[in-house]
Amino acid sequence: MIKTISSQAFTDQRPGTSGLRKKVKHFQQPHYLANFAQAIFDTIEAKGQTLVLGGDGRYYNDEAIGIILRIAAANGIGRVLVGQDGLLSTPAVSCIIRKHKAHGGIVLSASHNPGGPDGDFGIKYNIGNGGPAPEKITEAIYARSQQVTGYKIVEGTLPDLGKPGKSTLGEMAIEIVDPVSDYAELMQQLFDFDRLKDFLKTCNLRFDAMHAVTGPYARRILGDLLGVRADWIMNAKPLPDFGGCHPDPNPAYAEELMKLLWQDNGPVFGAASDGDGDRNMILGHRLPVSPSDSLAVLAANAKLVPGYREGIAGIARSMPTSQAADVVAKELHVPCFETPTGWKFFGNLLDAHQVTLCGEESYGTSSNHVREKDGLWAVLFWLNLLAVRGQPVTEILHDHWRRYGRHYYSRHDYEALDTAVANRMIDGLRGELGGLAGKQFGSRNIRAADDFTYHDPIDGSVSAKQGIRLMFEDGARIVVRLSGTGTEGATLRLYLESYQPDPARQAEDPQAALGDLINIAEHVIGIKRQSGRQQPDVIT
Ligand code: VG1
Ligand code: CO
Repeated sequence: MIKTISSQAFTDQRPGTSGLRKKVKHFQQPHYLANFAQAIFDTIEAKGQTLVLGGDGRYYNDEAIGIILRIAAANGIGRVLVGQDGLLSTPAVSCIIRKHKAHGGIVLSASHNPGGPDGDFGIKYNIGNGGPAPEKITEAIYARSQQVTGYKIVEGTLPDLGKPGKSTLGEMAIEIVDPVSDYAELMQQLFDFDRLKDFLKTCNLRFDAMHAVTGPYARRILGDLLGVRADWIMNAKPLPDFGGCHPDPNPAYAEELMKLLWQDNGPVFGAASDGDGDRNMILGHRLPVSPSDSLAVLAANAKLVPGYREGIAGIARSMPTSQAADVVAKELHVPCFETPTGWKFFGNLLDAHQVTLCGEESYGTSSNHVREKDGLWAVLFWLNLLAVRGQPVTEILHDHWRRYGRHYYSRHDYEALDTAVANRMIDGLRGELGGLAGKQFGSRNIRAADDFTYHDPIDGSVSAKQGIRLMFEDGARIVVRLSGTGTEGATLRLYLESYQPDPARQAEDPQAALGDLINIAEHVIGIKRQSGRQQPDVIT
């Protein structure tokens, strides 16, 4: 029954910020996905154990599930829980791993990257705490992938992914499970559904699933359980190519939703989620909430929500995320940790109960209820706050700024740059770091400049070269790093942050408020000068 197929090792299977991501066509090369799956099974020691498997429904999802099931069966995996229709959002995978005490899980997604035959595909391994595998494991999988010259498969009939129920493949048990129910149950434990139901009767809102995996979750939770009108849950059917759109919930890509929220008398609450359902964008009427602010607002108001009534143990944010959360943490007398970009760095802190809430500037927020970022969770959290405070998003945010100060924030992405040019830019800047401290630019003084190194306080592991920071005496920051999720050339991300404690000066447009920092960044780093680009591809 078990067949061994020989292949050649691939040298380019090093996982990035969040798993291995490549063009679909790259994944479709003979043996490419199979080799990587074999490398995972060789590394994780899961014989006889339970794994969770599902994806965001993008093109190649079902085929990939078939390949992985065959290899899992041949490698002695005991049981696999697969989401019906091959669907599982990233937070749902995390929830199911934890609830069913699985050994781990495999998520098939390239998240916010476009899908379809010419789009992107991805695969990520999550460990038993439900979170992304830490670097130690992703590096071991990568090392193994370079030696894999064959893989084992079980032939035989695969189950129909559309039909819930139990079957076997070789000696391995397969269970096709409802993708939503465990997750929905968890949400009901954290939020006040009765109150929400009442509140939502009078709240004009829109949720945009962006043709991606959150659709079925939103339909069940917002629609069936909370009574939100079906036509207010937009683009709720997952499509293999996300309707040709970019499933990235930010003001640049969620155009349709933005238009609605900018109408006179338009909805007072808007939200969107990404390809695999772990990101969230929150909008008030004519006001996008910066993800960094969102984390700070949730932290400041956590006690108003049932799941966090006891208060929070601490907050963690990725290094490029603004320091808005730090201000709240200080006031709450809880620690605030700064980690490298990517959710995998939060797992240790959450497991050690050092933090309750985590967030990234890239529209990612979550808590200790799972070990992934969680889009719909953030939406429900915000709605629960609106219900309890009886104020719209705009007022809550303005109140927050008045009390804690406003952190103007923006990210400028330069996509698909020539890799050599991008590396030269970063290396060049790295070389100049020693001389930058103390330099004056207009009214701003650089206090310190470095390349961020993270020392994990729990397991002592060290992650170097996590992004270059220029820190100014007034608290402003310029951060620059290369993306680890892109699939074309190099993507350079420039992060800008400036603190404004004066309530009279908190109503500026962020690009204007950050204007002088944008100029300093160009002066010091020279992105436009060196890349020949006139402007960023995406501004969020
Ligand atoms: C980006 C974001 C990062 C996020 C990662 C995965 O990584 O910046 O904050 O954790 O995507 O998100 P990078 O290396 O491209 O900057 V998801 O929703 O795409 O899994
Ligand atoms: Co995502």
